[in-house]
Amino acid sequence: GGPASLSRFRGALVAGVLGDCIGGEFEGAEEVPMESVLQHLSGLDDETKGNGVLEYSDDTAMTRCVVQSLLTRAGFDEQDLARRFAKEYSTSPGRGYGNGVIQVLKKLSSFQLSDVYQPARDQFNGRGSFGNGGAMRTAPFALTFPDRADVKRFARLGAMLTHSCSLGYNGAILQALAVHFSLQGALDLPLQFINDLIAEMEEVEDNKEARNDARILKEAEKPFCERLHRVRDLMNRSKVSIEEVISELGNGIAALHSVPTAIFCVLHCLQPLEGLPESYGGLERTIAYSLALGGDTDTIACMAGAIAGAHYGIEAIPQSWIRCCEGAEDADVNAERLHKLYHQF
Ligand code: 8NA
Ligand code: MG
Ligand code: MG
Repeated sequence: GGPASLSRFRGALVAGVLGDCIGGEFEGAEEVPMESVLQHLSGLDDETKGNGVLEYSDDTAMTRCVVQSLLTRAGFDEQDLARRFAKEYSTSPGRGYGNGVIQVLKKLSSFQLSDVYQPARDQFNGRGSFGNGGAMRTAPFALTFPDRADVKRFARLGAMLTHSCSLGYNGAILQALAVHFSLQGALDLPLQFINDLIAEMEEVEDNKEARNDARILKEAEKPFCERLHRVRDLMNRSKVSIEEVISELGNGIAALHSVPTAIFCVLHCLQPLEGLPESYGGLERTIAYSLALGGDTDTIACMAGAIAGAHYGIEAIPQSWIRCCEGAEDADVNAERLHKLYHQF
């Protein structure tokens, strides 16, 4: 489809859910042989499976809150979103949330809360979380607001309800921007795509808070820009091993060690890859490759899935995969609603 077509919206929201559900199998694994990934994926074609046997985790649970809030309020409403996060956690606490964020979600259910951003600020001795929990749920902002300044502003505020460290919320901005550009068809020109992301993040990271957080955590002056330069270097190499990707970009639960990684997965899988079935299209390659990196596989596949889904569209997603994943059908229905909202703005 063309820029911002319905197919791209459906692809983005559904493939994000798929990445989470399918990636859950390997979450936290140090090494994941591609053989195990392919076995897991071919199991999804088994007719006896299906009907949501693979459950979604925190990534999708929180993304659904963002979607519902944006749709119900026809825009960003931090009070409403905070309430939805808290309610979702209290209803289903067993979705695999990060250890720290649980404290925030408990405080957000309190009725006396005057500032919904305060619990997040209190995390980690006042430094805030740099986990990827803000980034994993950020795609709906790119699917609601056509204007890039809005995408950045609301991705940041949406993440800050749980992640007040700049290395957390800036990761959410980067992920939202990647979905935003992909939705416009920008992945047709991969080098332009990465250069545009770098240019945007140069601006996003150009402030006192970001520099201060980077200094305290002993990172480069503009940590996300530095990582995106590494992504571009890896893109230009003819052969890259999984080990190199992990050591250059990471596969962990920090936004800095997973958002640029997810972006690399998408870029690397634009062409056929050795070791992957020839029958696989780009979206299948992206999910498979994300899982083979190990580490925070559900979240990296969720983020890579959203970016790739916005590029390839819903037609690229195998029906059998959709049937296996809890929440995938819901995501498809909500994508259509978001598409309408987006074209109203
Ligand atoms: P979070 O805010 O609790 O952050 C995740 C973790 O990162 C924390 O528990 C800390 O260990 C560490 N961390 C974050 N900020 C700081 C800081 N300033 N100083 C020191 N340590 C810090 O939760 P989140 O929502 O960001 O977590 C997201 C991830 O956790 C997702 O991948 C999600 O799926 C989940 N999760 C991951 C794994 C895994 O093995 N990779 C397992 C269970 C859950
Ligand atoms: Mg998860
Ligand atoms: Mg995870």
